[in-house]
Amino acid sequence: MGVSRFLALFALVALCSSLVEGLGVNWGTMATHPLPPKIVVQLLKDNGIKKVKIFDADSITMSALAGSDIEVMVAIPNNMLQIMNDYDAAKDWVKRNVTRYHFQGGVNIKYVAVGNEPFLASYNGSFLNVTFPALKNIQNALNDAGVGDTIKATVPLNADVYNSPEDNSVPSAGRFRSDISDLMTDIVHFLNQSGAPFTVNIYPFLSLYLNPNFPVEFAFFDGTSNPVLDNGIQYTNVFDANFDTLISALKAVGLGNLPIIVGEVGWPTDGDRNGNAAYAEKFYNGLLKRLSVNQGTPLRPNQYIEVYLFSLIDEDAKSIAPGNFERHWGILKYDGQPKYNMDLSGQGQSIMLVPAKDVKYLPNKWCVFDPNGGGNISTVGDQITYACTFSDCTALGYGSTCNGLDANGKASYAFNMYYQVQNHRDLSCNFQGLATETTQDPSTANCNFTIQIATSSTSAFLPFVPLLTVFVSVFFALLF
Ligand SMILES: *[C@@H]1O[C@H](CO)[C@@H](O)[C@H](O)[C@H]1NC(C)=O
Ligand SMILES: *[C@@H]1O[C@H](CO)[C@@H](O)[C@H](O)[C@H]1NC(C)=O
Ligand SMILES: *[C@@H]1O[C@H](CO)[C@@H](O)[C@H](O)[C@H]1NC(C)=O
Ligand SMILES: *[C@@H]1O[C@H](CO)[C@@H](O)[C@H](O)[C@H]1NC(C)=O
Ligand SMILES: *[C@@H]1O[C@H](CO)[C@@H](O)[C@H](O)[C@H]1NC(C)=O
Ligand SMILES: CC(=O)N[C@H]1CO[C@H](CO)[C@@H](O)[C@@H]1O
Repeated sequence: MGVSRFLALFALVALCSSLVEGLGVNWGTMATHPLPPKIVVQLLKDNGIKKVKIFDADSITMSALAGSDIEVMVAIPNNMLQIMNDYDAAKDWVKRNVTRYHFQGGVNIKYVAVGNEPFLASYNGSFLNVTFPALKNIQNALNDAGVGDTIKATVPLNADVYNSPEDNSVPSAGRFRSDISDLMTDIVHFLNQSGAPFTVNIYPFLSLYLNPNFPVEFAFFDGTSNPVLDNGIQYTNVFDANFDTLISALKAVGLGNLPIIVGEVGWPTDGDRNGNAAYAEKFYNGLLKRLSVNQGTPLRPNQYIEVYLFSLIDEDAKSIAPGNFERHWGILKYDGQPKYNMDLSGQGQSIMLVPAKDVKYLPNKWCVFDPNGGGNISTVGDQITYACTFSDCTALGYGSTCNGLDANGKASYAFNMYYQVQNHRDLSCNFQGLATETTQDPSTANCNFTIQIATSSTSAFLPFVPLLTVFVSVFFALLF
């Protein structure tokens, strides 16, 4: 092949480099200052993202999606599952949150998520009895409304609904968790009957986080010198191993071919020593490459896998009960700015996502610790605890981006986070004489002192659920 033909071919390939087929993202809104839905929808379009999974069916979000042709998975939150056990309530929900948009609203709804990881062991079985009846009612209501052929109800489940025995932890030994195996069997048979996929959330980061002995390289896709051997198959990463454990669990109940969607997969960038931009970039780079060539997994090779990245944007009001990293899952920062290189075509090019456009910020003012402001220095710890109870200080923890600040810097960071959450409201930068406003950016090379997004609403309300007091005291006892 001549050089010019080669170049022409190269140019053609570059031109065709489009998004990984069918790639989706999770769009969560548990933020003190969520980006306006219109800006988010434009962001999705600018990046060629055609599928989105949301955690409710909020009408402002739905209106922003109308006419975009983006495929949507709407959701029923766990706390509404009980209500959906009543068929009339389910019919009403479908009418108000699905068919309305489907027939008149121009929103391309594809799935209804019934609950979100309702069988997590940490929920102590609270949703065990209500999830399956809700699933059946919602699918039946979709069928009754005449949209059941195109819109399917599914239950996004955490990967802890299946496992393999500890003494033989290979994917082929995968089974549904013993305490819920009958329930899971019923659910998957129902999914098969209705033509719906199984939706599973897979988190290699959590494997690493929860198990200090977990081999780091097994969390990524770059190979390992120590693969898991299973009936002649070599597993070199936990994503494949986890996905195939599910396939084995499905096989064991006679449904080895049930379609599977990965409802969430991703890597956080802060709040833990393994949650950082370098690892996130490495993880997504490996994942997107595989998805782009439809590599599949050893038990389902050469197949397209429908995947929703978790998540689109950081959420500073998420519960940190699972860990400080919870607020840093975004492939974009709170304001829609990229964090690291990411090539959604899966070709590993050194490019970044297209940032959010037309984002309005509060004025360039920060709040910092002022030792000469007349306040009582020995109360600074209490003031920090207060600031961090009502804002996000997770970047200060061990292994996080702002952990390297000195004690004064940490106080400034906490005060600024509170001041930003409060929209620079009067007296929100006082802390009994220990803080002062400044127009000089206190950010350091590693630690970003943010300026929040200007919200359109004038009521500076506080959607913040105060963190568990116990957690806050423990956290800050560690800092000081
Ligand atoms: C469903 O629609 C109703 C009415 O529009 C709305 O109040 C409710 O929040 C929606 N449900 C969810 C889960 O978003
Ligand atoms: C589950 O049980 C544990 C231990 O009894 C308790 O600490 C926790 O708060 C419970 N969680 C929920 C969601 O009820
Ligand atoms: C679920 O149902 C079982 C059997 O009827 C019952 O023993 C259990 O208490 C119920 N669980 C909840 C959380 O309601
Ligand atoms: C400063 O605060 C400490 C701790 O609350 C208190 O014991 C002390 O009396 C205060 N000092 C002044 C000058 O108010
Ligand atoms: C901090 O974040 C903002 C918003 O994303 C960005 O514009 C700025 O460059 C960052 N500053 C530093 C020092 O990283
Ligand atoms: C994998 C599997 O068993 N799929 C079944 C799902 O249900 C349909 C009937 O609705 C069967 O034809 C499939 O074989």
